[in-house]
Amino acid sequence: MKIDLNFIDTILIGEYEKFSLTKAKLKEMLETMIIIRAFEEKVEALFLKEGILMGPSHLYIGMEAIAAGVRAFIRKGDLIISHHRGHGHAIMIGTELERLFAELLGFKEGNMKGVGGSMHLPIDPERGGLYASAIVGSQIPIAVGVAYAQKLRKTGNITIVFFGDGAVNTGAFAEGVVMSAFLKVPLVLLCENNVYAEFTKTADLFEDDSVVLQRFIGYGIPILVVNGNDPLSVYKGLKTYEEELRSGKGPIAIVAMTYRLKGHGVYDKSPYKPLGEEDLWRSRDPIITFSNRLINEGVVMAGEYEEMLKNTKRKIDEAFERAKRGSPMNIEELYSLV
Ligand SMILES: Cc1ncc(C[n+]2csc(CCOP(=O)(O)OP(=O)(O)O)c2C)c(N)n1
Ligand SMILES: [Mg+2]
Repeated sequence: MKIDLNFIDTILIGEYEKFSLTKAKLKEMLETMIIIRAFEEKVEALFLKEGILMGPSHLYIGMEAIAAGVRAFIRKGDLIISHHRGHGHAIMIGTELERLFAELLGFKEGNMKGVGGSMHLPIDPERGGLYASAIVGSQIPIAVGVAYAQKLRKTGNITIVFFGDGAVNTGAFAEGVVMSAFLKVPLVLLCENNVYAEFTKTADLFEDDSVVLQRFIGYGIPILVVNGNDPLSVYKGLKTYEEELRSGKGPIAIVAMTYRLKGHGVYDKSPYKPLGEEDLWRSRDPIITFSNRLINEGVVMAGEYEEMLKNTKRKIDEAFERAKRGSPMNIEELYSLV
């Protein structure tokens, strides 16, 4: 494939048809983002205020547009491989909210029978969620193998592997990308560049803002920089190379520029963030920006949007109440997993 470095802007209203975007699809994008946000806010409250959940949990708040753009693009048979910040990916592929809450509670009704927890929420093979790894970067070479199988089977399906800006500095990333290019696998290397890797600003390590991008150069694959706070930009990036991807011409990289509106994990109040930085990114909140746009374009009515928010909150609360009735595996059941 021709090597390309492109910046992908949004899709304009007059181009919706060209990109097979219907009103229903646009609404679904907004809905996906709203559900993810409401789920994450509930999770945060359960950890911090109610003390019901324990352990680590890395929230997707501020990054919802990436999942929404991917959801609009993927079709049955496509696979996703996720990482430690994967709650949004789990919701995006459609795993029932109740099962996700059960998993967070450590209950056997969870998608991983309660033994996976927060960092394994996006695993639901029937819906295309094949795997998630908390070992930063390790999921990339695994995804290359999965995509290689898709290629050998001539399925026309693709794999999307999610990873953060921190992951581009691992050896596994470099090995994974070079193999993906060499084997020409149908893989989207989707870097969610949310500015931070734990408590470190990735760009600061190199005194150069473009460092994440530079990591992708030299492998001979197309690189698209998309607005990770706009689902249409993410979707457009994916659509740009769909034909090449599905026909086995090789992988592409997408660098989605976004921001983690919360700390690294629920416990982290991010005192290291410069004053005003979060406020700046709040003014680019993907849900507010996209809902305003759809209201202005007449795709969604203002009242309808308010209803969506209210109904989603209710749906989330109900799912949690149902999940609470579950129970953890007993010892015998646990042995059955070994
Ligand atoms: C190989 C490895 N090194 C270190 C860690 C500890 N760790 C967990 S998340 C994280 C930061 C990852 O940052 P990034 O890839 O940008 O993802 P983000 O958390 O921002 O979504 C680190 C260093 C780990 N899990 N695995
Ligand atoms: Mg990051």
